[in-house]
Amino acid sequence: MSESRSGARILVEQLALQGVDRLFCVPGETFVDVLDALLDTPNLRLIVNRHESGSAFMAGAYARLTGQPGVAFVTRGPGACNAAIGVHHAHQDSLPLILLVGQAPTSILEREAFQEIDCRRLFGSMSKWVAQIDRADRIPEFVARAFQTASSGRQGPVVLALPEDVLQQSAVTPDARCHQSVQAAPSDTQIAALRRMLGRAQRPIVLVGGLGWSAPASENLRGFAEANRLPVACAFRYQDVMDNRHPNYVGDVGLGINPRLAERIREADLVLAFGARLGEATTSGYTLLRSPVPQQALVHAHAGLEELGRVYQADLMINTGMPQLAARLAMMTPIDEPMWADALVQARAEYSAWQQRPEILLRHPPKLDPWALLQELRAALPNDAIVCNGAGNFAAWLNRFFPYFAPGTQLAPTSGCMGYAVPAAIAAKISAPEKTVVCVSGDGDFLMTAQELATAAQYNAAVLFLVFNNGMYGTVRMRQEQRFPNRVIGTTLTNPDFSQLARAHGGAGFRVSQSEQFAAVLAEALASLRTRRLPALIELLCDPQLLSPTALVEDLRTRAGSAPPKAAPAA
Ligand SMILES: Cc1ncc(C[n+]2csc(CCOP(=O)(O)OP(=O)(O)O)c2C)c(N)n1
Ligand SMILES: [Mg+2]
Repeated sequence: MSESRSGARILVEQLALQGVDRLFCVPGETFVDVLDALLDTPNLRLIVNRHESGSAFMAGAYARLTGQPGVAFVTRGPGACNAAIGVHHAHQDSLPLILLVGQAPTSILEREAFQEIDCRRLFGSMSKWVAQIDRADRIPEFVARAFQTASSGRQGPVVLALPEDVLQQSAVTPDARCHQSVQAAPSDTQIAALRRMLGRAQRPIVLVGGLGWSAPASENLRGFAEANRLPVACAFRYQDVMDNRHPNYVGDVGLGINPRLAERIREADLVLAFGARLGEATTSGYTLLRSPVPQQALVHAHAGLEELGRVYQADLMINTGMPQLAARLAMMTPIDEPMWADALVQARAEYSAWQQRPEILLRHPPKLDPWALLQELRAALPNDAIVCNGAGNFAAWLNRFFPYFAPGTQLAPTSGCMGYAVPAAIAAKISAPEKTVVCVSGDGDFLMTAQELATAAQYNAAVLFLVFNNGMYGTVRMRQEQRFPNRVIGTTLTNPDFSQLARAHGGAGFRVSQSEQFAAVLAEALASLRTRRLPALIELLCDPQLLSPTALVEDLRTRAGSAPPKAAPAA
């Protein structure tokens, strides 16, 4: 407490004692004092990005993978605005992201000084808390609260603005101590009520999702599902919570859901929703369950108090973290000889059927078959490989046909933001260098954050990039053809040679146009990651007719004149 320190040094020391080991940033003049303080803090590694969306996405991906808050540091107006997509994403994905923003000096604030931005107004609707620190001696208090808020209950982003003069001020102030992520736990009464409801049910289904599914929590969930012979479905983009090879796994509940699974959920008499937010994508646009009172009996367990009863008035609401819940479920006395055991076998068979080569590929065999390619990819990757994707129709193939085997192997944005996968994959590789990391993007998706290839090269993040190039914003084209057949505008793309782009960054670049080429190229690309420690990229020349696993351009055009099909929610 005795020593006088600059605000910048106080800040850096608080970050270190909150457990931060990495900081993702694009530097700004406003916080050169912080950069300087980092020189003397070797345990806090700085990763420098090429765009602030990269910093925010990377910090969010780091948080999703490690369970620890991720920290990004950006400069005022322009930097904060560039980072905003990552804050919105962290909000929708419930990620503990701490965004630090260098701010104009307090002496000139509120005059619209150079690059001044009011962070409270900019980030107010998409973060758990936004504050500005106006005194160096209060930095420990604010930083501790930021970590506490971001990591407890339903996790989410916190933004702290740091005026330049506050970072330069000296103060004598005691350190805070490390935050504690606080999560509620279910009571005995709630577990007993859940068991009673399950005992009365005839057609129950478990729906899992959200954060907090550590390996032990997933293991406990598996035990509960096995003991009670329960079908388990995973919410939109949380497919890795349960090993997809497990006989109790019955599919994912998101965009492009298996219609048989959708029917099964609609007709269930009990939905056990554990950790899933029950948002638009997970409820097929709020149709699988009726709002506000679902037709099924519903148990909704969620870490965030405010999520319970937000859309659905569950019969039983449990405010709990997932490890706390799963530990209790694993110990619960199982239901004897449940009457739904046969339904589980049937649900699993429906999932297996949904995994087969889709009918559209038999009717319209493309030169490069996305289904076959994903089978090859799965076979070539280790079980614990991390696979990332952004937004676009290419992700419909991945999400449907690529099975995840272990928790922490899927990084995919529930916010449906394009540009997520490139930085997320790089952050994953930096955080877990021993793992194979694959980034799956569309041509539109990839170019939104392709500048981070330079970051990958700079930090030897040997990620494998797969770019599904169909020369268009395919998701939007599909909607366009549905609503206005044969009237194409705004969705065609002229692309660079993606393989050259990888080579320009020192990496290896390949291009594949036929299914038969893929396996050999994939093997070569994976080998190059190991030997060169630089990114490798495979550009996949895709058939533009094939809009999705269920839609061909020509089919949509033939339907012209008939009523447009019901639109799917946007990716
Ligand atoms: C940041 C952002 N901007 C716009 C959108 C709207 N959007 C959703 S998917 C998509 C097209 C994606 O194109 P591409 O990556 O090439 O994938 P494709 O659909 O062609 O497979 C667009 C523009 C979005 N989801 N996110
Ligand atoms: Mg595309």
